[in-house]
Amino acid sequence: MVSRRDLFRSAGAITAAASAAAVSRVAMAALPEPVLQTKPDTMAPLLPQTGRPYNPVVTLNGWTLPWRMNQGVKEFHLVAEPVVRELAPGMKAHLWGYNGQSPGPTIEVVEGDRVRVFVTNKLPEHTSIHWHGQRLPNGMDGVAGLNQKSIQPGKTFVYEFVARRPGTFMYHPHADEMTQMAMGMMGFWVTHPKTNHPLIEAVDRDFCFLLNAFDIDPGAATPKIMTMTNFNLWCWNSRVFPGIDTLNVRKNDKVRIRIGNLTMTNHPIHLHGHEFLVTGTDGGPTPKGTRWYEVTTDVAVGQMRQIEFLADEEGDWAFHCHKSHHTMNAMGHDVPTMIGVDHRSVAKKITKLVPDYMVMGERGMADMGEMEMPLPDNTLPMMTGQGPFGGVEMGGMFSIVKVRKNQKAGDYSDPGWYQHPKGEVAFEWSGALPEPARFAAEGGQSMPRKTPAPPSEVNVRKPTGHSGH
Ligand SMILES: [Cu+2]
Repeated sequence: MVSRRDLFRSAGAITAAASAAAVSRVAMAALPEPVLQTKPDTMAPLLPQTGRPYNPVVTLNGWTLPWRMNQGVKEFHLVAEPVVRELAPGMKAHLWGYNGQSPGPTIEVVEGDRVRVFVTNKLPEHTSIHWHGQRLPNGMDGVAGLNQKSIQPGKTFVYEFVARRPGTFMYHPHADEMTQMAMGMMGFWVTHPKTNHPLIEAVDRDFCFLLNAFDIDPGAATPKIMTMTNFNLWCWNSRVFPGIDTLNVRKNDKVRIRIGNLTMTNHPIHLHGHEFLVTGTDGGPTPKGTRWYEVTTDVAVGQMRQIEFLADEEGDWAFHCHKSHHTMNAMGHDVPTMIGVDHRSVAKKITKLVPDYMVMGERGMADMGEMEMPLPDNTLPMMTGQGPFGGVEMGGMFSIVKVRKNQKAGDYSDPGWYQHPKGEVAFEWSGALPEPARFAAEGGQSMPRKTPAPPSEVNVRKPTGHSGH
């Protein structure tokens, strides 16, 4: 007898759509009821109550899909549908996703599990799902037209295979991908090892998220699907800073972070304050002899990377993509460089014609952090976020790993800002500033000349045309 408790259990605030009645034989033969999520918050890990045990992951600003066991098969139900996703407080995007959110819920199974996924299509066009990285029968691989018929609107398809190898995977459509992935259709998949694995260590915290990107004009809500490279919202799990939750851990926790890239470009992901090992890729756990410590790992398009480190330094450590344009929100693009251009008088004249005109970036772009210019509705400032010392001037792919001595095991709540020990914060020098000696004594050269050079003269002639090239 399968009870409702076996169907859907969650440690978080997941809305279970199941009825309270015990499930009859008739219902067992039917589809598992889809579970929907309406919030963009990071949900507590979903502890497995049925099937083989494992240590669950935490999906950043996401959640794990509950399942039911049906005669030894783990059954999930994904619903492809239009969703409204808050990218950060102040901006909601009209995306496509699964079960109420983009990305869809994380699917967690154990190596050797037989998995059955029902996929219902509530989109206005056909779709399919490809199980990125999995070993499976060819007809379950999800490429519409090649491996299966596409799933028409209103129809439900069934995928079934054994999760053969442990690791970090993704799922996404393989039908009109350009549209459907640009609209946010994707999800994470983790297959846990069934026994102690020589290359997979037990960790205290196991986070996962997808890198994704959208091109949404300021004031609009729907992504432009034809965009190839010039995206303006660089997301982790369809969230941008300051909408991305922090990764909160206890000092000396072993931490694993799994990252998958479904954008159109690579992202060098950088962690402050600690060194990590890349312990896994799309192909599974990396052999130990291939691992080395680093603080940035590039995640190329379509790739997955699994990083691990010992969180043994207390503090609030920045964790972000190292492409600086990817830590900016929409307004940071297509703005001419104005550094060094003093155009106060010009600006005054333009203001007479265009009342809300603001010159961007004449002293650098930091002025934009304060953003005095009024923004269109449903638009995020290009860089924002208030830290304990002022504006953080970030957007996009940026978050913080918070390491605390007194964070409890299993507690993922935000401990607030780090209280720095006395004397451990960079401070302003208030003494005298000596002149740099070599400027005066050595002619401004780091490798000084032996004899003084004769004065040189440069003749500049303004080019008059290009006909001589
Ligand atoms: Cu990036």
